[in-house]
Amino acid sequence: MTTTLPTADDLRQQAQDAARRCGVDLDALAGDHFVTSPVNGQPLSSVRWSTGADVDGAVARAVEAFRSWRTVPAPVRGGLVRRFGELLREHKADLGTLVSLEVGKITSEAEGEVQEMIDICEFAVGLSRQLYGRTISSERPGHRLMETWHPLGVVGVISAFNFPAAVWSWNTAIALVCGDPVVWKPSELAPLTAAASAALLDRAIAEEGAPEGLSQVLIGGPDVGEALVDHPGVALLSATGSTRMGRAVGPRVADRFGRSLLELGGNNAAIVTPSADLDLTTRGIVFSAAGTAGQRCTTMRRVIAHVDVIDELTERVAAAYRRLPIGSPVAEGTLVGPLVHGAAYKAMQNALEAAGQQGGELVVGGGRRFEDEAPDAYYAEPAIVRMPEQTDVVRQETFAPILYVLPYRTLEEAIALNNDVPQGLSSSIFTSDQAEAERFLAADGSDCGIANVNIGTSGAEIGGAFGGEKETGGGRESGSDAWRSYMRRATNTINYSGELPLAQGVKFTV
Ligand code: UN1
Repeated sequence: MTTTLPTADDLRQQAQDAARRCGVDLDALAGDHFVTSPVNGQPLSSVRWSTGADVDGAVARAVEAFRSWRTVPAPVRGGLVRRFGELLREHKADLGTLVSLEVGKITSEAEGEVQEMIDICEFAVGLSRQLYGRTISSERPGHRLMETWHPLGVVGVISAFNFPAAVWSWNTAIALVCGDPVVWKPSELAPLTAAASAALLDRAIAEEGAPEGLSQVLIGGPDVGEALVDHPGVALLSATGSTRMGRAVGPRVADRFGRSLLELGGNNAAIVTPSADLDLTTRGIVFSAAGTAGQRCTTMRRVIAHVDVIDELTERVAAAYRRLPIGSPVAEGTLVGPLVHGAAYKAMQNALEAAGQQGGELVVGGGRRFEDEAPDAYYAEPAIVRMPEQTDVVRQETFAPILYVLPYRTLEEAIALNNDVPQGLSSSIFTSDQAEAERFLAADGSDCGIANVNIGTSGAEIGGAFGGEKETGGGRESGSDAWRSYMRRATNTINYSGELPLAQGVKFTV
């Protein structure tokens, strides 16, 4: 692993080459906003921002595309997504480079993100032949009841920096096979990744002869997001970000009777019981807690360990933390890249300070690396803090690599601690005792949308529905039957009896 960060010229060249290969016209994209790379804190490229005033036109183009796309047979719509998936495969390394350079993910995780995009395309292609409705027995003779799933309309997607392309793709691949166009407001921190992803989809749209307005990207600030939220032409608004953002978005969409799908904060815990395999547990914790520099919504932020194993477990995880290679995310061997910006680093420092005041004891980490070499890049050492109890700071989501370790004595107490936070995204239990695992998964167990056994809280596969409860927002996207949010259901009653019997035995004859 190199400790020297790549030069600004190097990164700029790499980013621009990768974007061009994906079909981005960098001259057309250029403008007066600068994209900064968290790798060295230096500018990568310039971009032009759209404003809220551009949303109307984009939604109008999307509505136009919807008019024809909704009647294209779903398996034919799947053909577009198949082609998009092929292009993603071809450009996996290019998109991965852009993700690394714009948001600081290590190469393996950046390419993993692109793999999630490929996976969801494959899932969506299969789904395009499985948008099943039910047939229901009617209470009346000579009648049939059935439900039909129809395309819903324009889907607005607002995504965050930490999965700058995959979150859009989970929404888009599903929306497209469901018959819906997408208008995307990506994170302003990752516009090249967004432009490159969209350029690949545009190419697939052109090659397949699909309507142009199906996919649109509006790179810009909060005014773009707000205009999407309020636009009556946006049938479903799918937003990923902070709970604060969701609190603003949810009621505004509801006010106009739009649908929203919210993926907000997480405060994910692992319970470690006395029967846990500590080797496997340590590896699971380190990936989920320190991976992606603690910047996944599924990042493990709390370990709730039985008093009999807490000391040994903390020691093992701390030893692994001391060995973590921190550095340039594009250098071979790095496991922890930079935080996305200075504000993230500041939030981490504030949380560590608060934890200290609330009785916490810093076990390892918390410092900053490469400060002299790159004063505008923020490489943080992932931290572990032993907490005597679940205090305020532990109950908040700090989007940085801080792992709080808390003790428990009974499984009931551990489950109560797991659930006693406002967020409800992901959770896990490490145990060799099946009864304990089942208790954790039961109705009165973990209250999260994701509950795992003997794996960490992060790194879900796309085949399952992804999302969580409480302040996480309740939305589900990606696999399983999450597609239903992207369609409208019609219930149909068909009478072939030649009579007109009324339901509930009502008589009404004149
Ligand atoms: C996110 O952090 O917004 O389960 C999504 C995971 C990834 C998705 C994370 N598949 O960690």
